[in-house]
Amino acid sequence: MNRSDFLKTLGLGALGSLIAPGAAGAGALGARNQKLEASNGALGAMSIGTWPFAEHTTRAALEAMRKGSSALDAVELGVKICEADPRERSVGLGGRPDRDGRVTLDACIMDHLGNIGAVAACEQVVHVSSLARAVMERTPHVMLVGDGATQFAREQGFPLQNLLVPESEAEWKKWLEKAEYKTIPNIENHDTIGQLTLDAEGRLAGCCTTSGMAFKMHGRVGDSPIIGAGLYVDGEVGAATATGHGEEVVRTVGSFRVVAAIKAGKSPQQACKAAVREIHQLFVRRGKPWADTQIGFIAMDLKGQVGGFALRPGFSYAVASAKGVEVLPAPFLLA
Ligand code: SD4
Repeated sequence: MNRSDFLKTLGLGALGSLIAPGAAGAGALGARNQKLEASNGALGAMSIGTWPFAEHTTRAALEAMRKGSSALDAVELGVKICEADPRERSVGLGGRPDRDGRVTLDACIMDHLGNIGAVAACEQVVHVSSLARAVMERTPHVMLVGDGATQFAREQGFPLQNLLVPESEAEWKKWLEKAEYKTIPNIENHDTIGQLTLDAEGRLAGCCTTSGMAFKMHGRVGDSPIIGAGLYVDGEVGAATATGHGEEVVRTVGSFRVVAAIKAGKSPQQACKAAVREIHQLFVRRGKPWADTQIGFIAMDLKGQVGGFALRPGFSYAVASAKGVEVLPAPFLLA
């Protein structure tokens, strides 16, 4: 019995390409590409990203894919722009510190074949997206944290530097006067870049990178480096990424939830909305207040359909495609 007959006897014929993506090779990609062309017309490569700063990062990713970059290379290139910008005080260099004054970064990356890498609570490395990719490609593991992540960065030749900029330090000192930790929707202690790309070959990729909640406890890890929570990519279905109150996104495996809803037949827009609704229902069931919480998802499917939805007003996301680059306000559940 050959492999395909064997899979058929198990009722797993359609799973063949998932079990051994390498074996399916160019044939599967070619078929996906045809599907993409059929459904996505002239749109071709696309990228979407959380918050208005993704206008630049998605444009850069799209341009790179037009020149032949893979979705994975393009998404990394995109988010790195944000990580390197000290004016973006919630990602990479310049990110707000924890309550001890230390800038600790979280990131993860995932491709269409289910390859994953992540780093959490990582200090002194600007491009934690690239470090996450290095974990994915150069280690037998999927996540490194804290000192181990920094040590790996050093070994891999990543430059190490102080990530605390004077503006963030001044805010932290001001915060110390009261030292009161609370989440506030849409103020800038809530900005992560989650970006998704779809290349002309029909390959999806995603990356999520952040300094996390400002003034968090030292060692706190949010949703952003956790595959399934802050990011999920299913190369046969679609991809999603999250921003906002990480504890709630981890609790509900948010991004996986969105992709599962797309797999079940919802559009990316409907899927993001369904996930936000379910998270809100859980707040209600647990009797927890949600007034100070914001959660937002964006998603994209293989047809290049996109969506975004948030718990509260104020969330927006950028979409870059052959139609141009636009920043769209996300619809929301609760005013
Ligand atoms: C976290 N989800 O660390 C991140 C923060 C965030 O927009 O997304 N801000 O919880």
